[in-house]
Amino acid sequence: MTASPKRFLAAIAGHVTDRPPFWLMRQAGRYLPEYRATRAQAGGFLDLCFNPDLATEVTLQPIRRYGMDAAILFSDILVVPHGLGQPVAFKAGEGPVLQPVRDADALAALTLDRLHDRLSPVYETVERLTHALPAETALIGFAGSPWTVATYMVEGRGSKDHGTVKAMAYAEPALFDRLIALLVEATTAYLSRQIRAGAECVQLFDSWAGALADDQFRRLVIAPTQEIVRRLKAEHPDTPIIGFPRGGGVMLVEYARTTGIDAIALDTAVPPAWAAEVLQPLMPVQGNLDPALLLAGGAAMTDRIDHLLSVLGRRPYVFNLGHGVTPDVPPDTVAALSERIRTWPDRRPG
Ligand code: 1CP
Repeated sequence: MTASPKRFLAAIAGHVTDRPPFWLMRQAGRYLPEYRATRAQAGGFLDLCFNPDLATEVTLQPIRRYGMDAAILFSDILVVPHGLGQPVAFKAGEGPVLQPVRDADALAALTLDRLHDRLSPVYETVERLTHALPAETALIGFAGSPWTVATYMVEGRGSKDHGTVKAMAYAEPALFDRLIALLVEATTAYLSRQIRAGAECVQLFDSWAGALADDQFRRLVIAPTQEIVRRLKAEHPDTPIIGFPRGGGVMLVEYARTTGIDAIALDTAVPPAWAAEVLQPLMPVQGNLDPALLLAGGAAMTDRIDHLLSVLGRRPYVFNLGHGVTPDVPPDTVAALSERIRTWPDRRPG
């Protein structure tokens, strides 16, 4: 197999590249003044996600500044509940607010019928990005995983303990499994359309995977991911899929072995030496610089970047953070990170 000329795609396909490719979760966002300007122009946050001109623009902003090896479509995981007909709003200073789905009637009101119609501006953005990106930059599409999206649909907002949604999963298993099955359908259809529009890789964000006991992790994280991957691979066998089961801990091994994903994204808590020994023989890994190091900067950040590059860079590896860039990060620190990775070949030990 010849390696893709795009460094990111080559690494995800299992090749060791001249230097590891990099991109950053939440690389487009509030830490960039040009994002804040475009966001103000758009009105509401969902208006930004559903405006192909502006969503294309904010996807490109970090690429222009820093030249990441991959761009990630600008959208949000909560466009899927919106596409299913659940009212979703983003309130300033409060984050997402949804009309909670907690019983059979609320679930029955959701429908796949208008999904593509409601999400068509996102597919249009993907299509435009295929023309607008530099030739060496890969385009990543994404969706939230069913469990993580369900936490917002049931809780009605971001939550720390996920008590309501976990109780519903235990107490009303048939109802909850129907919600997960609907999300498997919607997520597969949504990602398939992103791939048809030109996404070269897709990532499944399971940000709240770490909230689950092992039996529930198998039921709500591993099984739905297996099903999404199986269906996507039947249609798009050559499009790689990255899984990000944040906080999965020792369950990461079973997740990597059994879901069918092509690469695994690591959260901040995963020890790089352990990942190199246990996960990298199975598949390429992506991660996992502590996002807080982007606030610290300096030697604390560059030393840890070099550590990750030397421990994980011998096998197929994509440099990233362990979670997203936060709004308070100075843009210059991201420039220093980018420079440190680009110049790695000059410092790499023998
Ligand atoms: O006011 C604003 O500008 C809104 C801030 C914002 C941004 C920039 C939100 C609201 N979403 C996004 C973009 C976004 N979200 C991207 C774009 C691409 C990129 O990475 O550059 C992506 C991939 C996401 C994914 C996302 N949204 C996740 C999964 C990843 C993660 O961070 O764990 C989650 C959990 C969400 C929900 C969400 N959307 C927005 C907020 C504030 C939240 C989190 C709410 C909470 O704390 O629970």
